[in-house]
Amino acid sequence: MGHTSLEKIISLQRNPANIRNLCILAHVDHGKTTLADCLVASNGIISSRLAGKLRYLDSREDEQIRGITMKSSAISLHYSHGDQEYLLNLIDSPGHVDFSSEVSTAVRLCDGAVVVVDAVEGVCPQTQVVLRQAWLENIRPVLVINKIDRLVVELKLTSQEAYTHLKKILEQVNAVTGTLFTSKVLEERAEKEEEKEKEGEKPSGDQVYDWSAGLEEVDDSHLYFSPDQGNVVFASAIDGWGFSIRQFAHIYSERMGIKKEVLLKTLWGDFYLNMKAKRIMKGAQAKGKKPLFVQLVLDNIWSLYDAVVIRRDKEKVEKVVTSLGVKVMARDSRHSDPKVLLSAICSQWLPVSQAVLSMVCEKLPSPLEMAAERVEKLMSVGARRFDSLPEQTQHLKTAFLQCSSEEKAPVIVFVSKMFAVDAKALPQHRQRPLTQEEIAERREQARRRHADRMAAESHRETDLVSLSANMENLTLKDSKPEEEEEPKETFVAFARVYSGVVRRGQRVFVLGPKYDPAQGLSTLPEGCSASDDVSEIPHLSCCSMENLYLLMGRELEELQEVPAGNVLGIGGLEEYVLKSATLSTAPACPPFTPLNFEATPIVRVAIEPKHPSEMPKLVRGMRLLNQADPCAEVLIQETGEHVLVTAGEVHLQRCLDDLRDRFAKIEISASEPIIPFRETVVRPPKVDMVNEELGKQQKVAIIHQVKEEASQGRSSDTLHLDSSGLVTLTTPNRLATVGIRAIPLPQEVTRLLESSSEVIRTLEQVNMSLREGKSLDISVRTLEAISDLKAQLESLLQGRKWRNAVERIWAFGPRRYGPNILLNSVEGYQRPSVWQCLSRGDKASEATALRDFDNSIISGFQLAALSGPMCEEPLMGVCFSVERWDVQSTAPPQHQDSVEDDSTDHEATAESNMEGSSETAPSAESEPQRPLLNHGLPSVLTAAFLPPGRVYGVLGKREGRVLHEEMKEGTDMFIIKAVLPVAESFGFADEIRKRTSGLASPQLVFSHWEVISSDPYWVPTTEEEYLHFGEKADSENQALKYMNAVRRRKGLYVEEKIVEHAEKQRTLGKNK
Ligand SMILES: Nc1nc2c(ncn2[C@@H]2O[C@H](COP(=O)(O)OP(=O)(O)OP(=O)(O)O)[C@@H](O)[C@H]2O)c(=O)[nH]1
Ligand SMILES: [Mg+2]
Repeated sequence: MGHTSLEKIISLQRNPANIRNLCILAHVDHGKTTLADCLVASNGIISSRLAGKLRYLDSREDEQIRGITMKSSAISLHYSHGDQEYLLNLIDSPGHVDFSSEVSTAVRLCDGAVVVVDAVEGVCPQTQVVLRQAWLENIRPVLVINKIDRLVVELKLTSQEAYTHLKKILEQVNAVTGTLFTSKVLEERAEKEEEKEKEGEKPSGDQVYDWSAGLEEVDDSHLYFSPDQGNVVFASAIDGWGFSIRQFAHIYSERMGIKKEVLLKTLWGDFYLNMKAKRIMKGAQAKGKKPLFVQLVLDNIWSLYDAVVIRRDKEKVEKVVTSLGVKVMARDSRHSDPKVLLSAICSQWLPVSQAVLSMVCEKLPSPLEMAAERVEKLMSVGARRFDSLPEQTQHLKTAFLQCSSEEKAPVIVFVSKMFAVDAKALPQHRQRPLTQEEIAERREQARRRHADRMAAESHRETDLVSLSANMENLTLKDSKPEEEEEPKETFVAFARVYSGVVRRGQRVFVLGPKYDPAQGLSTLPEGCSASDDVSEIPHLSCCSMENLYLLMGRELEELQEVPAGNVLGIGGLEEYVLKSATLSTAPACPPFTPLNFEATPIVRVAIEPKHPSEMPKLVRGMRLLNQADPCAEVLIQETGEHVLVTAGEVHLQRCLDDLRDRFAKIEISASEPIIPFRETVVRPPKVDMVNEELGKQQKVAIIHQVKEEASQGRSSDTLHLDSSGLVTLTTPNRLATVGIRAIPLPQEVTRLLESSSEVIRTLEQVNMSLREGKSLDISVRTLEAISDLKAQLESLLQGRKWRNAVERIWAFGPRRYGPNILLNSVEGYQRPSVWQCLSRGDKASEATALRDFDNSIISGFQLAALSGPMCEEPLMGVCFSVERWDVQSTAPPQHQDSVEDDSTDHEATAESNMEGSSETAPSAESEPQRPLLNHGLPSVLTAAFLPPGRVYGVLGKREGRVLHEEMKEGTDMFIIKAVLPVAESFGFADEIRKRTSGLASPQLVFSHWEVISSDPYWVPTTEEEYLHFGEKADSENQALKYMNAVRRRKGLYVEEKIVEHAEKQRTLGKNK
């Protein structure tokens, strides 16, 4: 470690008022790690010459090579501000979209954030995302506008232009914050009113901010970034300088004799200096004067850059150096790279670490100032409302707010991720230099041993020199045995103590995400501790915290205890914690709400070892990888493939590297990315493929064809398809008949169902417990959400066809919460509504009984929705309406015992019915559907510094389309927003980079699903189509291509046309 000793940090850890837990957030490449370097250098951990070049917190090899951060990492810094000493637990986070889950894990442990924005690029998509994440976690942000040097050197703006540009960036950032704020105020106000209405009482008054007033009355000025508020720093991390208005106010109040307070208010804004009157006046813009900020601040920086970097004027540089009173070493001023001299001057004149750290200490909250609102948010378990939690649990809220390190304070710790470290790098296995006392002690021991031996052997005299040489030999030998450790990965938990003192070896409860404190409290004896047996309580286990570490970037330091309010590493939890967990000594503690992940893992590959015998190693490696990455998912498919799901290509690459080099240590091969599809049904087209309207005769033609198919393929006595699209199927034993129709759901409904999957899942849980006769205390907010969903569905499902449909919903699927609906249209069957939890109790008593096999129909639907008929991908946006359901109850004896049998029969029925309805539906006349593949489209953002023609070329080739393009004002940068199919997105980033010589860099995130416009089952049927496409229609059919690729991968039967007369075709080609 550098200048700050471990003891110092340990002593600072005890004073939570002076602790700041903060993370650095930004869009990719805006300079987070470079800024972190400057802050780390201020503690002497790295040399200030290397600050910005070393990127100390990017400790992985691939991070250094690719130049992007992939893991968030923490470091503890010491800073003296005024007469106080502060401990700063700093977390650097990645900015690349693929790693946004790492941002979530960092944000959860912090109280504040430093948001970095590139002065040239301004607010980028990830900037918005991180601001939102900070907002969702209720942490306070401050702003650093970085890379100001680029405005001088690259864009060659004048100081006045730069001022306007900076103002614009601030406006952009504040616009994002404003949107977040407005939506929150409106939401909370609606909620409050609702609660008041329901309960007829006033809401509890201990909220930090009172949102209940109207939007215009709410004071939101503290939320915005403004230099005069002291929450903005202008910086160039690479050149080592940065300042807030405060520093300049300080300088000029001394030099010009203007009051500091006045300067603080006027240095930013439309003020100018009237030289004659020696006064600061308003209205610089109107009068065409230089604003104060330009005159007193930017001009100085501009002239410094001009002298040092642009004109390299030796004399002027000397003048500046003396006037600033900084010392420059001769080798710096002689250096061939002017940047060296520049950063030597700047880092003394306006050290960025000082500007940023002072702002952090002043503006970011300490752990003691945690908002009650945030605590309630963290502690509210799932659907339950905070005040419905057990009393003891609610008491814990004070423990959070007090952040007390007293003996009797309960220990509450949250682990946000697990990270792998080489066992050799752990401090207990590391050979460390001995302290003076240890050396003295060992010397003393050795001397005694030696003296004893001497005395025993003989009384020969030994001179002191050889004696001490001997002793040094002994000390060396002493430390040898510690090295014998086989290289192994161990996991360290990235965690924060919210209350109490964590001690090494202490035992705590591990609370799983589904743990219910009410259940725990009622089962466990009072006053029981984590050392007792808790095996019978679900989602609760005990563990001991073997080791505690101070996180110091690349290194870990051992600690004996850690008081509340600190970020720490915990060793020895790998058996108990998978990715994140809540640890506590109090069984009343609820598990924290799960982390908000912005990215959905979408890229999946199948992985297998090069040598099949190494399968066990691979399995173990994948398990470790799963634990070490907050976002990667590892699963085994039904086909037995080991599948890895990652957030994007870069993330995939990192996971594969990790697997190969660290976790499995074997050669592996990964399949081509598996592209997810969805299947759906759509209305049949009104026009054919050559844009001719489909007339009567042609329809006859279609029906004719399908009839033919049906008579060939299926036994038509059990399957019947009527002209309206209703499919009726009878089981082979002729006891049951089911009639089902598949109807496409309106797009908005599908979207709504998709976005409300959480609500539907909760609804399903509530229904389940109602069915079991338990009642669940559901929060008002959840009920609200459910009835909201119902109302929205009702408003979207309008028209004759959907009359009363919402009430008749039988189930959602697949997995009971997917975007498909099973509808009960059976005449005379009244089943309990899925919305029964809304009609509190009153109807529950008269609950209508379920018919036999009700569940079988549901599971048949779930199965069918999970794997569609085209290529066994999940369905989406399909409504199955059950219109006929006859079961002969007086079954012959041999069938009566076989409920199991029957139910599987039903499932099969339902399934094949659905298959039937979608596959043969083209024949139907009035309400027919046609199955279509859906596929996902990621949205792409491209920032290019050149006319974006080449970007369009690449996009066009990959079937993408541009949604929006914009030229950033004042720069020559384009921002292009486009979508392209996931299937075409692999290698896109590389291709774009190559074709634009690295100037454009895309960021891909999953956007939405879209129907592929071609029909995989299409064959020419009309005369025009025959003319146009030929009998075989062997021109490219995109949907068919995708479908066959999926079928082939899954080992399903692929029907493909074989070229019959190859030669003839070739001659045809030649003749043309
Ligand atoms: N001109 C200029 N370049 C800078 C400045 N700060 C950082 N850079 C450069 O910007 C690039 C990205 O810097 P990083 O610090 O790695 O960016 P980051 O935000 O940590 O990136 P990710 O962690 O990948 O999101 C590097 O090439 C830096 O040298 C600056 O103040 N001025
Ligand atoms: Mg970085």
